[in-house]
Amino acid sequence: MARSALLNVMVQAAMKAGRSLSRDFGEVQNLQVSMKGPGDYVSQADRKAEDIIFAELSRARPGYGFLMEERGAVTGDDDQHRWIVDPLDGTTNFLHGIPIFSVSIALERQGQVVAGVVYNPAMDELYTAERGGGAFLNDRRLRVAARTKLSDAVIGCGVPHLGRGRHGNFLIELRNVMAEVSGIRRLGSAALDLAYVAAGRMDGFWEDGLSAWDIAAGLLLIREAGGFVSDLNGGQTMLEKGALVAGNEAIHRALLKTVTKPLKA
Ligand code: 2AM
Ligand code: CA
Ligand code: CA
Ligand code: CA
Repeated sequence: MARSALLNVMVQAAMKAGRSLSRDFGEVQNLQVSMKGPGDYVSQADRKAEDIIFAELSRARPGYGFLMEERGAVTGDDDQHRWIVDPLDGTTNFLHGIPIFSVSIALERQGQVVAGVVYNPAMDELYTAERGGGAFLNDRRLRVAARTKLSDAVIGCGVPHLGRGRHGNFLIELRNVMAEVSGIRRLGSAALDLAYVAAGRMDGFWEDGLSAWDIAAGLLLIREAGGFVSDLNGGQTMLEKGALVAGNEAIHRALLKTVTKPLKA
């Protein structure tokens, strides 16, 4: 498969960061870890991976701005382009030796995500998409799953920490979804959750309380795999507000309705 020069730059950065993560994953007990908030950890592995991506992308495309989980916003001379980067999505899994974590890199051009890469180094699975060019897992073209009934569907979600504001909503949403679907999964890396929906491994996904770097690349993967993504009101505020529902057209519609169903007294 021939990749564009832009995607190549992103893939090189993601895989180089992934190699660093794989090395650190092998001796995770030696990493320095600190807590940013309740249930919110950051390690040397996150920072090293971010440094690698920052250096690679700065060298390849001087002047582009950044939004990165650990550095925050870095403005560049070019106000048309911005990288949105999570160097390690799934830090909790990583620190527990669970090989479900990823690197997520997206490029925004004039406020629109035009390219995305999600890489799981432990499984050597590379997900790529470019606007209008389809989504791929390694060399294979992706398509969202075809199931149309929630009763047949496996749905992914995130579980907010009890200390995070919206866990009460989550318990209601979970109850609604549990009543209607075939199964529920919680991977612990939102970027990979979205990649799995794009790959048809999960039929749908919903989560609230996410950040732009968790989802920017994954949103494009799903759209380019023929899927639908919206916020909980059916709008397109996902990157700003961090809430989303995803699936094929039918599952997206049904899941959105189910997730937001009012609680019966
Ligand atoms: P992280 O591993 O990069 O922090 C798990 O459902 C998802 O939530 C992961 O993508 C994880 O990203 C993110 N996450 C973990 N802790 C969080 C917190 N305290 N606030 C917001 N997102 C968090
Ligand atoms: Ca984090
Ligand atoms: Ca993340
Ligand atoms: Ca992270």
